[in-house]
Amino acid sequence: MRMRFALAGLVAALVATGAAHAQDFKPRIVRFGYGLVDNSNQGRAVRFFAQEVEKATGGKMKIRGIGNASLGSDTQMQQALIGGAQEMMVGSTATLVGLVPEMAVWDTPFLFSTAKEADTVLDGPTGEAVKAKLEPKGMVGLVYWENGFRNLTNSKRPVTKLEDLNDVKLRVMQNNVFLDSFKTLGANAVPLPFSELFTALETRAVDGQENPYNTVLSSKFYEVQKYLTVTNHVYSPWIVTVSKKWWDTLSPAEKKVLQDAAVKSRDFERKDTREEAAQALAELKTKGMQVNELPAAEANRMREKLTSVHAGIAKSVGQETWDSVNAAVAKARGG
Ligand code: TK8
Repeated sequence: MRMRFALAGLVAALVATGAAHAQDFKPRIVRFGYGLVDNSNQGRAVRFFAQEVEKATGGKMKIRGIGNASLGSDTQMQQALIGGAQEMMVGSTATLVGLVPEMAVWDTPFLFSTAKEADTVLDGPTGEAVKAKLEPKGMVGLVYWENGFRNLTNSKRPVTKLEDLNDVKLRVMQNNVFLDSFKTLGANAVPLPFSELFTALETRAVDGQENPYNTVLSSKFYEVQKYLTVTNHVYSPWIVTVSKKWWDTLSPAEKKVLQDAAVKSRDFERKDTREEAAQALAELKTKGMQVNELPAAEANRMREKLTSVHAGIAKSVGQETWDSVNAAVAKARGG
């Protein structure tokens, strides 16, 4: 009898301190889909996340990373999450705009001028507020990862001035901000899912695309793109999401494990991405890409032209989101 009480007391103490027990975790297999190849910053961070979750659950919860868009494009995976056919994914916030219009705010050209600003705003209350809009749509957003500052590549010519874009067929993400931005710059913008991009470049169905250095390298775009122009025209976040249907079946301890591992994976991913980006440009040159910077005057022309898309973004994300994100950026810049 006394023994029983002692045990009960111990259990109560453990529960009170939030310690997790093996019985808090059910054996589960989690399909975690992503669009890039296994050997990419996305793939490495998914594997890091998997290790953290397996460690924390004593191997009960197994994360199966499935890359290469094998489970579908970003938008197809989102539908699978909503329906409960897939548990997790990571992809661009830009591809979520059809579900959560507020996500388009992150696609504002030149919104962030440093990665640090992006971290502060995305991880702060404004980033959280936009992320929270996913839940009523059937997904739970865990954390933002870094995709990174986007740069332009094409197979036609070096882009040294705006007019060089005029007859360039440029793949953009399936989202009106990207479409409007590149139309404004004079390109022939064509929306396409990332999963179809390499083939489209290879067959010259499109002439160019824009993505961070990391992706140009990991997706081997250098094999089919000769010219890279350093534009840093927008900072792109990725977001790690969970099926809400599946999330609702998890115990509090399981949810906590996923949340904690997601935060650790975010820190790992950003560091890894930044380290890779710092080397990637040099590597792309050795792979034969011809790299040029935009002359300052042309970069300014580009920036000025793109301010004309701001009104449209403010309208589609709502004035409140527009204002709060801009205020958060100003604050991040000031501090
Ligand atoms: C990968 C995409 C990619 C994005 C794009 O699934 O589509 O160009 O930059 O990272 O989300």
